[in-house]
Parts: sequence; C-alpha cells; structure tokens
Amino acid sequence: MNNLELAQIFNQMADLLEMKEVDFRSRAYRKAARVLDSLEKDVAEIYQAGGIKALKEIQGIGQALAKKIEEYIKTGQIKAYQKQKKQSPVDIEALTNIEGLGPRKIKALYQKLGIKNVKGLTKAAKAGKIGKLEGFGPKSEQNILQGIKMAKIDKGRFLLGAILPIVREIISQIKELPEVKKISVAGSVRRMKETVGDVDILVVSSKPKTVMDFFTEMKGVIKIWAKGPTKSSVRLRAGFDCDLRIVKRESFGAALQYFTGSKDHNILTRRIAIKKGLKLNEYGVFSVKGGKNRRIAGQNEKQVYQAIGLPYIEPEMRTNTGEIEAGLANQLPKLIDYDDIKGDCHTHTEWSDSTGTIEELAKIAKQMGYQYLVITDHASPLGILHGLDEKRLLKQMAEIDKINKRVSGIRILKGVEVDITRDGSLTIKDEVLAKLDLVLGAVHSGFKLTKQDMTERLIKAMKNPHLDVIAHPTGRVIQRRESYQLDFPKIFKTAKQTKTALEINAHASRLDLRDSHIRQAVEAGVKMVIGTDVHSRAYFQMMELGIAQARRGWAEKKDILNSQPLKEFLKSF
Ligand code: DGT
Ligand code: CA
Ligand code: CA
Repeated sequence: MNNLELAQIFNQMADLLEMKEVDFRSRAYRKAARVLDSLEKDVAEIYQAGGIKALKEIQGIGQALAKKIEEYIKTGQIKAYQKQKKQSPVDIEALTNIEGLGPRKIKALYQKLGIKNVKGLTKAAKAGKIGKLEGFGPKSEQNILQGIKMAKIDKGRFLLGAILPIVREIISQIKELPEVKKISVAGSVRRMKETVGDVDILVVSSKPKTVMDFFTEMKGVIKIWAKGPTKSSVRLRAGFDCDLRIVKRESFGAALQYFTGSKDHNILTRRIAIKKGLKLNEYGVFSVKGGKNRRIAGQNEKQVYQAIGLPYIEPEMRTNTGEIEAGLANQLPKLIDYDDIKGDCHTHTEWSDSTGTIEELAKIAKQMGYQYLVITDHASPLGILHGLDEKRLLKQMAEIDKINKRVSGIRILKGVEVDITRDGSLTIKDEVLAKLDLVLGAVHSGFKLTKQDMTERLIKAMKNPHLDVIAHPTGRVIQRRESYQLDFPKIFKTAKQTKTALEINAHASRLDLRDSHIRQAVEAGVKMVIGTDVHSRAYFQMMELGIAQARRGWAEKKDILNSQPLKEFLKSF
C-alpha cells in the first residue's frame, strides 16, 4: 500500500511546511494526502501503467507532486522530505502524535519555551509553564499531559487497519512461491486485535532457504533482524516488524494454535491438556505413556482443540476471558460472520464533510454486495463539519428519492448524524427527524463532562423517540483520545428500554464500542449496528474491522441489526 505510506509522508511534509508558514504548499500536500488516502488503485500501479502523466491525472496531483511520488516509488524515499525533516529543529512527528497538538501550537511552544520533543514538552507541562502561555492555559496543559500519557500506552503498536492490507500483500506474494505449501498469519493479526505489536506468519515449505531469501529480500524490508532456516525477522518500511516461521506440515495446526495466542489463552489450553494427561506445544498434542510421546493431533488446528476436549474457538475470542470455560460447557456463541452485513449504517457525502456524491457511494455499496446504504451526513451547528440544517436535510431527502428511482439493486436510506448537545437535545427538529429512516446521534463536543452528566446527556437523547442509534458511543480515538466517562449499566438499561441501538464504529482508529463493551451489550440484550463512518471510498473496506470488533465482543448475527435484510432492518427501529 504505497498510498497510505505516501499520504503519511505528505501529511508530515505539510506539518513541517506549516511550521515554516509556507501555507499554500502545505495545503497542497494535505490535499494530496487526502486524495491518496481515498484512491482505489495503488499509485505504483498507476505509475507503472502510465508514468508521470497518469499520476498527474489524479485530482490534486500536479507536476511537482507527481515527481515526488515517482521518486518514492523508485527509491522508497523523498529527498525533499528528508531535508525538511533534518532542517526542522523539533521532532514534529512525535509531537503531532499527541492529541491536540498541531504544527501551529508546536511552533509556538518551540519559539516561546524552546520545546523540541516529547521529553521537553512533558517537563514544561509538569512545571506549569505551558499553562501560563498565551493561547494555551491550564486546561490545555492538562490535556497535553493526558495526551502524552495516551501516546505512551500504545507506543510501538500499530492500527490493525493500517497493517492488514500490507500483511495481505506480503502473504499473497509468498503464497505464489511454488515452494510454499501452506501459509497463514498468526498472532494478534489473526485475532484481529485493534492494535498490533508485530506480525507473525507461519509457512510450511519444502525449501526453507528459498522462502527465507524471498522474505528477507522482498520490497519494503528495511532491516533484517534475524535470518535462519526456521525463523526470520524483518522491519518493514511501514515501521512494524514481521516474523516468519517455517514449521513442519504435521505441526502446522499446533503451531498455528500456539502462535495465534493469546499467551493467556495458551497457558489455559496447555493446562487443560495436562489435566487430560496430554502434552500440548507448538509441535502437536501428545499422549505421554511410559516416557514416550505419541502425536495424537498437530496438522490441523481444529483437531488440536478436539484432542484436548475443546470445540474450535474462533481466533478473535482467544483472550482467556471465558471462552475456554464456554467451550468446555459447549456454550460458545455462533459469531456473526464476515459476510453477514447487509448495509452500511454510517456514511457521509459531499453534503457535509466528505467528498463523494450519494450516487457514487451507492455504487460502491452495491459493489460491496449490500442491500442498502444509509446516508447520515452531519447535522451540526459546528461550522467545521459543514453540517446540514433542516432545509438542506429536506433537500437531500428529496434528492435521495430521485436517486432511488434511477439506481437499481441497492436501496438508499435517509439518515442523519445529529449532534447530541450538552443538555442531551438534538440539533434537528423532531418533525424533520420523523421523516428519516435512521437517526444517529453523536457527541462531537463537550467531551469533558462528569460521568454523571455525560450519562444523563446520552440517556436524555436516547429517550427522544426519533433517535435510533448512538454513534461511536464512547468517543475514544485509539492512541489519541480517551473515552469520555459513562455509566455503562445505566446506558445499556436505557438503550434496551428505548430500543436504541449502539453503534460499533468500524473506523480503524475508533473501533467504538470496544470489545468488552460489546460483550456487556450482548449480555444486556442491547442491539447494535456496525457503521464505517465513510468519509471517502476507502472507508467502506473498514467494515471488516467493525465485524472483527463485534466478533471479539462475542456478538452473534441477531445482535447486529444491519445483518438483517432491508425489511427487517427498517422494522427494528
Ligand atoms: P502483539 O505482537 O503484541 O500484537 O501480540 P501477539 O499475540 O502477536 O504476541 P507475539 O507476537 O509476542 O507472540 C505471538 C504468539 O506466540 C502469542 O500470541 C502467543 C505465543 N507466545 C509468545 N510467547 C509466548 C509464551 O511465552 N508463552 C506462550 N504460551 N505463548 C507465547
Ligand atoms: Ca505479534
Ligand atoms: Ca512476534
């Protein structure tokens, strides 16, 4: 995925330029980053097919940027970016990673306090120096300290959504080698954990050396940590490490079980094996008699579980949070499947803060195999989101009616994402909300209310009979922003009473609700929907992450309303 890596570089370039106040250029980089992010084809493919000329046909890419993309494709780096980075007195990459700090603030902090990096920032904040600065204040000093803490917790972990496409590309390349008999991803990626430390791949092969040569020399490898006949480990340009292990065919299932983890899950499975007088390790399940090991399972992962008296446990559930006990009692849920979703419930268009037209989105939704698509543009007084007011919302509804007559094979539903204001009221009048198929409500400001106030705010919103779904219910952004405070038992109770669904927002950096909340919601009988929060076409693909999240929360098909066909879906609100 050259596009995402390039988009990241362009955004950093924009940050660097913004600090120097080369405004128009930084805006060009920012725009290009956004375009790349939502491009369907890899730029390398576009370049290979049509060269610089084809690159320039991409919206927002002129001669200068096309040359830089070419340089990146050819050399893996962009000299101008390296130069800017070198010239910059501050570690802008680390500093912009802290929630609430943009290039302008970083510049002010550097000019007034000489802050160059996170260490200096922490020191200044702790000494109360930032609170005294004009344009900052004590509150923003607290926020900065909080942001530093958040950035530290997840240090060195990567978003699953950023990693998956790269891993799949690597696997599909290795799979093509004739020497490779079997291949699978393992570890946290196979468990679809929301963030990933490193990537683990298992291979069965007759020619380990050929596989290892290919693996350590493939495109994107910037460092080889280790290279051997059974294990190699590399660092990829995208920043994360990838381990590849070669295992014997007869051990593949056991190795997959072992290296999928989690470690806590493994400790328990091993204990269960021991209780049965068996031995479980990465080579197989063995019966130990008279000091002799006899393999009773190993090639196939399902059989490994069977051999120790357990049903197959889906990787997403392997966290040692009750899945083994449920397995022993034959009470594992039948998780929602990756192809069960019938429509996306949360999408934005050019009517608010996104770029696509309703018709374009409908076309993609159709390609995704959906029966319906809910358009939920922002209705928000916040100018930044370019929200709809009642008048424009009604106009959009009329437009949707027209488009529905034109297009076939997909039904476009009328929805909205209203703001839930501080006192729990909604930003669109009830009589207009009544005309919509689906009303999402979300908190977009006032995150710092007390637990009680925030809970009451959501409860009041849920009691509005027109509100169908609470979108991204906790407001967290992974590695960036912590959830706001909520009294979950109360929220679940009201959600059930008022038949309000909670969203599982599938965006890679939201994944909100998180898995533990989903499990509680399932237990409380609260229904959920999965929405991708589409802001560009690439977002549609994130549905998979939302489904994974639902699976990690033990959700079944019946728990997720947009797994229902159109008629049932509409009836459930
Ligand atoms: P990550 O990489 O931090 O996102 O998480 P994982 O789960 O991929 O962890 P990783 O890469 O360190 O190891 C892959 C799997 O190997 C892990 O999920 C379980 C297994 N494993 C690693 N170390 C141990 C261990 O000390 N004991 C047991 N039982 N299993 C282990
Ligand atoms: Ca791992
Ligand atoms: Ca590993």
